[in-house]
Amino acid sequence: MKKKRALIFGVTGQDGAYLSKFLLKKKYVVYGVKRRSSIINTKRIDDIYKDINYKSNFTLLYGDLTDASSILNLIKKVNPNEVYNLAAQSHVQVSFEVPEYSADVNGLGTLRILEAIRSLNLEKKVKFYQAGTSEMFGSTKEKFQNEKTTFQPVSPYGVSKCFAHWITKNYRDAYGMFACNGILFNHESPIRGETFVTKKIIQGLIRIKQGKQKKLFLGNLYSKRDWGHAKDYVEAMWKMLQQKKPDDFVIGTGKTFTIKEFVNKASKKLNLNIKWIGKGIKEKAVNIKNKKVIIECRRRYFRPLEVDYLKGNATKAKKILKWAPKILIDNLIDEMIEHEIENSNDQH
Ligand code: NAP
Ligand code: F7E
Repeated sequence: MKKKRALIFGVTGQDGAYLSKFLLKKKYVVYGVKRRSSIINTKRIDDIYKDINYKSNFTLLYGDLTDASSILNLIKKVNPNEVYNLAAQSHVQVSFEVPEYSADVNGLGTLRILEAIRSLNLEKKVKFYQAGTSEMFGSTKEKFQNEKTTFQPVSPYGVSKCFAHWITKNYRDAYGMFACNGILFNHESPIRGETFVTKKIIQGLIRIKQGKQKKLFLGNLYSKRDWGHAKDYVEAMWKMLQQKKPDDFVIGTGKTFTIKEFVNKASKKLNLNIKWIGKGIKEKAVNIKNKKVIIECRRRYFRPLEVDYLKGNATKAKKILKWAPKILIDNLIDEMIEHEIENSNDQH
Protein backbone atom coordinates (compact mmCIF):
# COMPACT_ATOMS: atom_id res chain seq x y z
CA MET A 1 0.00 0.00 0.00
CA LYS A 2 1.19 3.50 -0.85
CA LYS A 3 2.37 5.44 2.19
CA LYS A 4 0.37 8.50 3.24
CA ARG A 5 2.07 11.87 2.89
CA ALA A 6 1.71 14.50 5.59
CA LEU A 7 2.76 18.13 5.27
CA ILE A 8 3.42 19.91 8.59
CA PHE A 9 3.63 23.69 8.86
CA GLY A 10 5.42 24.57 12.12
CA VAL A 11 7.50 21.38 12.14
CA THR A 12 10.30 22.97 14.19
CA GLY A 13 7.96 23.81 17.10
CA GLN A 14 7.04 21.69 20.12
CA ASP A 15 3.97 20.08 18.53
CA GLY A 16 5.61 19.80 15.10
CA ALA A 17 8.36 17.66 16.62
CA TYR A 18 5.96 15.35 18.48
CA LEU A 19 3.61 15.07 15.51
CA SER A 20 6.45 14.26 13.09
CA LYS A 21 7.62 11.38 15.28
CA PHE A 22 4.05 10.17 15.81
CA LEU A 23 3.34 10.09 12.05
CA LEU A 24 6.69 8.50 11.16
CA LYS A 25 5.89 5.75 13.64
CA LYS A 26 2.61 5.28 11.76
CA LYS A 27 4.63 4.87 8.54
CA TYR A 28 3.75 8.20 6.99
CA VAL A 29 6.11 10.07 4.72
CA VAL A 30 6.49 13.41 6.49
CA TYR A 31 7.34 16.75 4.92
CA GLY A 32 8.04 19.55 7.38
CA VAL A 33 8.05 23.24 6.58
CA LYS A 34 10.70 25.32 8.30
CA ARG A 35 11.41 29.00 7.88
CA ARG A 36 14.77 30.55 7.37
CA SER A 37 16.49 31.75 10.53
CA SER A 38 19.94 33.13 11.27
CA ILE A 39 20.70 30.25 13.62
CA ILE A 40 19.75 26.60 13.22
CA ASN A 41 16.17 26.13 14.40
CA THR A 42 15.79 22.36 13.97
CA LYS A 43 16.98 21.31 17.44
CA ARG A 44 13.68 19.59 18.29
CA ILE A 45 13.69 17.39 15.19
CA ASP A 46 17.40 16.71 14.66
CA ASP A 47 17.08 13.34 16.42
CA ILE A 48 14.83 12.11 13.58
CA TYR A 49 17.88 12.03 11.31
CA LYS A 50 19.65 9.71 13.77
CA ASP A 51 16.92 7.10 13.37
CA ILE A 52 17.53 4.87 10.38
CA ASN A 53 13.81 3.94 10.17
CA TYR A 54 12.67 7.54 10.13
CA LYS A 55 15.21 9.64 8.28
CA SER A 56 14.42 8.41 4.77
CA ASN A 57 10.75 9.28 5.27
CA PHE A 58 11.37 12.79 6.58
CA THR A 59 12.08 15.86 4.46
CA LEU A 60 12.42 19.49 5.46
CA LEU A 61 11.43 22.22 3.02
CA TYR A 62 11.60 26.00 3.31
CA GLY A 63 8.41 28.04 3.47
CA ASP A 64 6.70 30.78 5.42
CA LEU A 65 3.05 31.38 6.28
CA THR A 66 3.42 35.03 5.27
CA ASP A 67 4.41 33.95 1.74
CA ALA A 68 1.43 32.65 -0.26
CA SER A 69 3.47 31.51 -3.25
CA SER A 70 5.79 29.40 -1.08
CA ILE A 71 2.72 27.68 0.43
CA LEU A 72 1.19 27.00 -2.98
CA ASN A 73 4.45 25.61 -4.36
CA LEU A 74 4.95 23.37 -1.32
CA ILE A 75 1.48 21.85 -1.55
CA LYS A 76 1.87 21.34 -5.28
CA LYS A 77 5.26 19.68 -4.82
CA VAL A 78 4.34 17.41 -1.89
CA ASN A 79 0.77 16.56 -2.99
CA PRO A 80 -0.10 15.65 0.59
CA ASN A 81 -2.95 13.52 1.92
CA GLU A 82 -2.96 15.45 5.19
CA VAL A 83 -1.90 19.01 5.99
CA TYR A 84 -1.32 20.07 9.61
CA ASN A 85 -1.15 23.81 10.25
CA LEU A 86 0.80 24.14 13.51
CA ALA A 87 2.75 27.23 12.48
CA ALA A 88 2.06 30.36 14.49
CA GLN A 89 3.40 33.29 16.42
CA SER A 90 2.21 31.33 19.43
CA HIS A 91 3.17 33.54 22.38
CA VAL A 92 0.15 35.36 23.81
CA GLN A 93 2.08 38.16 25.53
CA VAL A 94 4.27 38.73 22.46
CA SER A 95 1.12 39.06 20.34
CA PHE A 96 0.42 42.36 22.16
CA GLU A 97 3.83 43.58 20.97
CA VAL A 98 3.50 42.32 17.36
CA PRO A 99 -0.28 42.26 16.76
CA GLU A 100 -0.19 42.78 13.01
CA TYR A 101 2.42 40.07 12.47
CA SER A 102 0.49 37.68 14.74
CA ALA A 103 -2.68 38.30 12.73
CA ASP A 104 -0.79 37.85 9.46
CA VAL A 105 0.82 34.52 10.38
CA ASN A 106 -1.92 32.99 12.53
CA GLY A 107 -4.99 34.34 10.76
CA LEU A 108 -4.11 35.06 7.14
CA GLY A 109 -1.50 32.29 7.11
CA THR A 110 -4.27 29.76 7.70
CA LEU A 111 -6.32 31.30 4.90
CA ARG A 112 -3.30 31.13 2.58
CA ILE A 113 -3.00 27.37 3.13
CA LEU A 114 -6.72 26.77 2.61
CA GLU A 115 -6.75 28.91 -0.51
CA ALA A 116 -3.67 27.13 -1.89
CA ILE A 117 -5.40 23.77 -1.43
CA ARG A 118 -8.51 25.10 -3.16
CA SER A 119 -6.74 26.73 -6.07
CA LEU A 120 -4.85 23.49 -6.74
CA ASN A 121 -8.25 21.74 -6.89
CA LEU A 122 -7.24 19.53 -3.99
CA GLU A 123 -10.15 20.48 -1.70
CA LYS A 124 -11.76 17.05 -2.01
CA LYS A 125 -8.46 15.21 -1.58
CA VAL A 126 -6.49 16.91 1.16
CA LYS A 127 -7.45 16.69 4.85
CA PHE A 128 -6.60 19.80 6.84
CA TYR A 129 -5.96 20.29 10.57
CA GLN A 130 -5.98 23.76 12.14
CA ALA A 131 -4.25 24.32 15.49
CA GLY A 132 -6.92 26.20 17.41
CA THR A 133 -6.61 27.16 21.04
CA SER A 134 -8.40 27.62 24.35
CA GLU A 135 -7.22 31.25 24.19
CA MET A 136 -10.21 31.78 21.88
CA PHE A 137 -12.47 31.35 24.94
CA GLY A 138 -10.74 34.34 26.53
CA SER A 139 -12.95 36.00 29.11
CA THR A 140 -15.76 33.44 29.02
CA LYS A 141 -17.56 32.90 32.30
CA GLU A 142 -18.23 29.23 31.50
CA LYS A 143 -16.39 27.05 33.96
CA PHE A 144 -15.95 23.95 31.79
CA GLN A 145 -15.41 24.99 28.19
CA ASN A 146 -16.51 22.82 25.28
CA GLU A 147 -17.15 23.17 21.52
CA LYS A 148 -20.32 25.17 22.20
CA THR A 149 -18.69 27.75 24.46
CA THR A 150 -18.68 31.20 22.82
CA PHE A 151 -15.34 32.67 21.86
CA GLN A 152 -14.43 35.89 23.71
CA PRO A 153 -10.74 36.36 22.89
CA VAL A 154 -8.78 38.93 24.88
CA SER A 155 -5.45 39.07 23.01
CA PRO A 156 -4.33 39.67 19.41
CA TYR A 157 -3.25 36.01 19.49
CA GLY A 158 -6.74 34.84 20.53
CA VAL A 159 -8.41 37.07 17.95
CA SER A 160 -6.10 35.85 15.16
CA LYS A 161 -6.86 32.24 16.07
CA CYS A 162 -10.61 32.96 15.97
CA PHE A 163 -10.20 34.14 12.38
CA ALA A 164 -8.29 30.93 11.59
CA HIS A 165 -11.01 28.85 13.26
CA TRP A 166 -13.88 30.47 11.35
CA ILE A 167 -12.12 30.49 7.99
CA THR A 168 -11.36 26.78 8.41
CA LYS A 169 -15.04 26.11 9.13
CA ASN A 170 -15.99 28.36 6.20
CA TYR A 171 -13.87 26.34 3.74
CA ARG A 172 -15.35 23.13 5.16
CA ASP A 173 -18.91 24.37 4.69
CA ALA A 174 -18.45 26.28 1.42
CA TYR A 175 -16.21 23.85 -0.48
CA GLY A 176 -16.79 20.53 1.27
CA MET A 177 -13.21 20.44 2.44
CA PHE A 178 -12.20 17.91 5.10
CA ALA A 179 -11.03 20.61 7.50
CA CYS A 180 -10.95 20.24 11.30
CA ASN A 181 -10.33 22.68 14.11
CA GLY A 182 -8.66 21.33 17.21
CA ILE A 183 -9.37 23.60 20.19
CA LEU A 184 -6.45 22.60 22.31
CA PHE A 185 -5.85 23.66 25.89
CA ASN A 186 -2.30 24.30 27.09
CA HIS A 187 0.04 21.41 26.46
CA GLU A 188 3.62 21.24 27.52
CA SER A 189 6.61 18.90 27.39
CA PRO A 190 10.35 18.88 27.97
CA ILE A 191 10.76 20.62 24.58
CA ARG A 192 8.32 23.44 25.39
CA GLY A 193 9.59 26.91 24.40
CA GLU A 194 11.60 28.51 27.20
CA THR A 195 9.43 31.62 27.56
CA PHE A 196 6.23 29.70 28.35
CA VAL A 197 5.53 29.61 32.05
CA THR A 198 5.88 25.85 32.78
CA LYS A 199 9.29 25.55 31.16
CA LYS A 200 10.40 28.87 32.65
CA ILE A 201 9.44 27.73 36.17
CA ILE A 202 11.10 24.33 35.91
CA GLN A 203 14.24 25.65 34.28
CA GLY A 204 14.43 28.53 36.80
CA LEU A 205 13.92 26.39 39.92
CA ILE A 206 16.50 23.84 38.80
CA ARG A 207 19.05 26.53 38.04
CA ILE A 208 18.37 28.12 41.46
CA LYS A 209 18.87 24.73 43.13
CA GLN A 210 22.12 24.25 41.24
CA GLY A 211 23.31 27.73 42.29
CA LYS A 212 23.39 28.97 38.67
CA GLN A 213 20.58 31.52 39.08
CA LYS A 214 19.54 33.62 42.07
CA LYS A 215 15.89 34.45 41.35
CA LEU A 216 12.97 33.58 39.12
CA PHE A 217 10.77 36.49 37.99
CA LEU A 218 7.13 35.76 37.14
CA GLY A 219 3.93 37.65 36.32
CA ASN A 220 0.37 36.70 37.27
CA LEU A 221 0.43 33.81 39.76
CA TYR A 222 -3.35 33.40 39.91
CA SER A 223 -4.50 32.65 36.36
CA LYS A 224 -5.62 29.04 35.99
CA ARG A 225 -4.61 26.71 33.20
CA ASP A 226 -5.53 23.20 32.07
CA TRP A 227 -2.13 21.66 31.30
CA GLY A 228 -1.72 18.44 29.32
CA HIS A 229 1.19 16.78 27.50
CA ALA A 230 1.98 17.55 23.83
CA LYS A 231 2.54 13.86 23.13
CA ASP A 232 -1.10 13.06 23.91
CA TYR A 233 -2.40 16.11 22.07
CA VAL A 234 -0.75 15.37 18.70
CA GLU A 235 -2.47 11.99 18.74
CA ALA A 236 -5.81 13.82 19.00
CA MET A 237 -4.89 15.96 15.96
CA TRP A 238 -4.24 12.85 13.88
CA LYS A 239 -7.42 11.16 15.13
CA MET A 240 -9.51 14.13 13.98
CA LEU A 241 -8.30 13.57 10.41
CA GLN A 242 -9.10 9.83 10.53
CA GLN A 243 -12.85 10.32 11.12
CA LYS A 244 -15.55 9.88 8.47
CA LYS A 245 -16.67 13.50 8.86
CA PRO A 246 -14.64 16.65 9.53
CA ASP A 247 -15.50 18.37 12.81
CA ASP A 248 -14.13 20.54 15.63
CA PHE A 249 -12.94 19.15 18.96
CA VAL A 250 -11.91 20.48 22.36
CA ILE A 251 -8.83 18.73 23.75
CA GLY A 252 -7.95 19.19 27.43
CA THR A 253 -7.50 17.27 30.66
CA GLY A 254 -10.48 18.70 32.58
CA LYS A 255 -8.22 19.77 35.47
CA THR A 256 -7.09 23.30 36.22
CA PHE A 257 -4.33 24.79 38.39
CA THR A 258 -2.97 28.24 39.15
CA ILE A 259 0.59 29.19 38.21
CA LYS A 260 1.34 29.28 41.95
CA GLU A 261 0.10 25.70 42.33
CA PHE A 262 2.37 24.69 39.45
CA VAL A 263 5.33 26.35 41.21
CA ASN A 264 4.43 24.60 44.48
CA LYS A 265 4.22 21.20 42.81
CA ALA A 266 7.54 21.66 40.98
CA SER A 267 9.40 22.95 44.06
CA LYS A 268 8.12 20.08 46.17
CA LYS A 269 9.35 17.56 43.61
CA LEU A 270 12.75 19.31 43.65
CA ASN A 271 12.89 19.28 47.48
CA LEU A 272 12.94 23.06 47.51
CA ASN A 273 10.92 24.10 50.55
CA ILE A 274 9.40 27.47 49.85
CA LYS A 275 7.16 29.88 51.75
CA TRP A 276 5.06 32.58 50.05
CA ILE A 277 5.01 36.04 51.65
CA GLY A 278 3.54 39.41 50.63
CA LYS A 279 0.62 40.29 48.39
CA GLY A 280 0.00 41.46 44.82
CA ILE A 281 3.09 42.53 42.91
CA LYS A 282 5.07 42.22 46.18
CA GLU A 283 4.28 38.53 46.59
CA LYS A 284 7.43 36.42 46.71
CA ALA A 285 8.68 32.98 47.60
CA VAL A 286 11.40 32.40 50.16
CA ASN A 287 13.64 29.32 50.30
CA ILE A 288 13.00 28.14 53.87
CA LYS A 289 16.41 26.49 54.10
CA ASN A 290 18.55 29.61 53.55
CA LYS A 291 15.87 32.35 53.94
CA LYS A 292 16.68 33.73 50.45
CA VAL A 293 13.96 35.16 48.21
CA ILE A 294 13.97 33.00 45.10
CA ILE A 295 10.75 34.08 43.29
CA GLU A 296 9.50 37.61 42.73
CA CYS A 297 6.79 39.15 40.56
CA ARG A 298 7.52 41.66 37.83
CA ARG A 299 5.02 43.88 36.01
CA ARG A 300 6.64 43.19 32.66
CA TYR A 301 5.34 39.61 32.73
CA PHE A 302 1.71 40.71 33.20
CA ARG A 303 -0.42 41.05 30.06
CA PRO A 304 -2.65 44.05 29.22
CA LEU A 305 -5.55 41.58 29.46
CA GLU A 306 -5.46 38.11 30.98
CA VAL A 307 -7.35 34.87 30.40
CA ASP A 308 -8.08 34.11 34.05
CA TYR A 309 -9.54 30.65 33.95
CA LEU A 310 -9.38 27.69 31.55
CA LYS A 311 -10.67 24.15 32.01
CA GLY A 312 -11.37 21.97 28.99
CA ASN A 313 -14.32 19.66 28.58
CA ALA A 314 -13.17 16.99 26.09
CA THR A 315 -16.30 14.82 26.36
CA LYS A 316 -16.92 14.99 22.60
CA ALA A 317 -13.34 13.89 21.81
CA LYS A 318 -13.63 11.06 24.31
CA LYS A 319 -16.83 9.84 22.70
CA ILE A 320 -16.05 10.29 19.00
CA LEU A 321 -12.26 10.14 18.79
CA LYS A 322 -11.92 7.68 21.69
CA TRP A 323 -9.26 10.06 22.94
CA ALA A 324 -8.30 10.66 26.56
CA PRO A 325 -5.19 12.25 28.06
CA LYS A 326 -2.72 9.68 29.38
CA ILE A 327 -0.26 12.09 31.01
CA LEU A 328 -1.54 14.44 33.71
CA ILE A 329 0.16 17.34 35.46
CA ASP A 330 2.26 15.40 38.01
CA ASN A 331 3.82 13.09 35.45
CA LEU A 332 4.26 16.00 33.08
CA ILE A 333 6.25 17.92 35.72
CA ASP A 334 8.31 14.80 36.55
CA GLU A 335 9.24 14.37 32.88
CA MET A 336 10.09 18.04 32.44
CA ILE A 337 12.28 18.01 35.57
CA GLU A 338 14.07 14.84 34.56
CA HIS A 339 14.83 16.20 31.09
CA GLU A 340 15.99 19.55 32.45
CA ILE A 341 18.37 17.98 34.98
CA GLU A 342 19.81 15.64 32.36
CA ASN A 343 20.27 18.53 29.97
CA SER A 344 21.87 20.85 32.51
CA ASN A 345 24.34 18.09 33.46
CA ASP A 346 25.19 17.60 29.77
CA GLN A 347 26.31 21.21 29.58
CA HIS A 348 28.95 20.70 32.31
P1 NAP B 1 5.67 26.67 18.92
O1 NAP B 1 6.58 25.75 19.66
O2 NAP B 1 5.76 28.13 19.14
O3 NAP B 1 5.90 26.38 17.34
C1 NAP B 1 5.39 27.24 16.36
C2 NAP B 1 5.95 26.83 15.03
O4 NAP B 1 5.49 27.76 14.03
C3 NAP B 1 7.48 26.84 14.93
O5 NAP B 1 7.89 25.79 14.11
C4 NAP B 1 7.76 28.16 14.26
O6 NAP B 1 9.01 28.21 13.60
C5 NAP B 1 6.62 28.18 13.27
N1 NAP B 1 6.37 29.50 12.68
C6 NAP B 1 6.21 30.68 13.32
N2 NAP B 1 6.00 31.67 12.45
C7 NAP B 1 6.02 31.10 11.21
C8 NAP B 1 5.89 31.61 9.90
N3 NAP B 1 5.72 32.91 9.65
N4 NAP B 1 5.94 30.73 8.86
C9 NAP B 1 6.16 29.41 9.09
N5 NAP B 1 6.32 28.88 10.31
C10 NAP B 1 6.25 29.72 11.37
O7 NAP B 1 4.15 26.26 19.13
P2 NAP B 1 3.53 24.87 19.67
O8 NAP B 1 3.42 24.94 21.15
O9 NAP B 1 4.23 23.74 19.02
O10 NAP B 1 2.05 24.99 19.10
C11 NAP B 1 1.72 24.52 17.80
C12 NAP B 1 0.47 25.23 17.32
O11 NAP B 1 -0.60 24.97 18.22
C13 NAP B 1 0.57 26.75 17.24
O12 NAP B 1 -0.22 27.16 16.15
C14 NAP B 1 -0.05 27.23 18.53
O13 NAP B 1 -0.58 28.52 18.36
C15 NAP B 1 -1.13 26.20 18.72
N6 NAP B 1 -1.49 25.89 20.11
C16 NAP B 1 -0.55 25.59 21.03
C17 NAP B 1 -0.94 25.23 22.31
C18 NAP B 1 0.07 24.85 23.36
O14 NAP B 1 -0.28 24.87 24.54
N7 NAP B 1 1.28 24.45 22.99
C19 NAP B 1 -2.31 25.18 22.65
C20 NAP B 1 -3.24 25.47 21.65
C21 NAP B 1 -2.83 25.81 20.38
P3 NAP B 1 10.38 28.59 14.39
O15 NAP B 1 10.81 27.31 15.07
O16 NAP B 1 11.28 29.01 13.31
O17 NAP B 1 10.04 29.67 15.37
O1 F7E C 1 1.19 31.55 30.19
C1 F7E C 1 1.03 33.36 33.35
C2 F7E C 1 0.47 34.03 32.14
O2 F7E C 1 2.72 31.92 28.29
C3 F7E C 1 0.36 30.82 31.04
C4 F7E C 1 0.45 29.08 24.32
O3 F7E C 1 0.93 27.80 23.95
O4 F7E C 1 -1.28 28.13 25.69
C5 F7E C 1 -0.16 29.01 25.70
O5 F7E C 1 -0.55 30.32 26.07
C6 F7E C 1 -0.10 31.70 32.18
C7 F7E C 1 -0.65 33.06 31.76
O6 F7E C 1 0.83 30.23 28.12
C8 F7E C 1 4.52 34.24 33.58
O7 F7E C 1 0.00 35.35 32.45
C9 F7E C 1 2.84 34.19 34.91
O8 F7E C 1 -1.79 33.34 32.51
O9 F7E C 1 2.77 29.70 29.49
P1 F7E C 1 1.99 30.85 28.99
P2 F7E C 1 -0.56 30.83 27.57
O10 F7E C 1 -0.54 32.30 27.53
O11 F7E C 1 -1.64 30.16 28.34
C10 F7E C 1 -2.34 28.51 24.80
C11 F7E C 1 -3.42 27.47 24.90
C12 F7E C 1 -1.86 28.77 23.43
O12 F7E C 1 -2.58 28.55 22.47
C13 F7E C 1 -0.59 29.54 23.28
O13 F7E C 1 -0.02 29.33 21.99
O14 F7E C 1 1.04 31.97 33.01
N1 F7E C 1 2.40 33.76 33.69
N2 F7E C 1 4.12 34.50 34.86
C14 F7E C 1 3.43 33.77 32.85
N3 F7E C 1 3.52 33.44 31.55
C15 F7E C 1 4.74 33.55 30.95
N4 F7E C 1 4.87 33.17 29.67
N5 F7E C 1 5.84 34.01 31.64
C16 F7E C 1 5.78 34.39 32.95
O15 F7E C 1 6.77 34.80 33.53
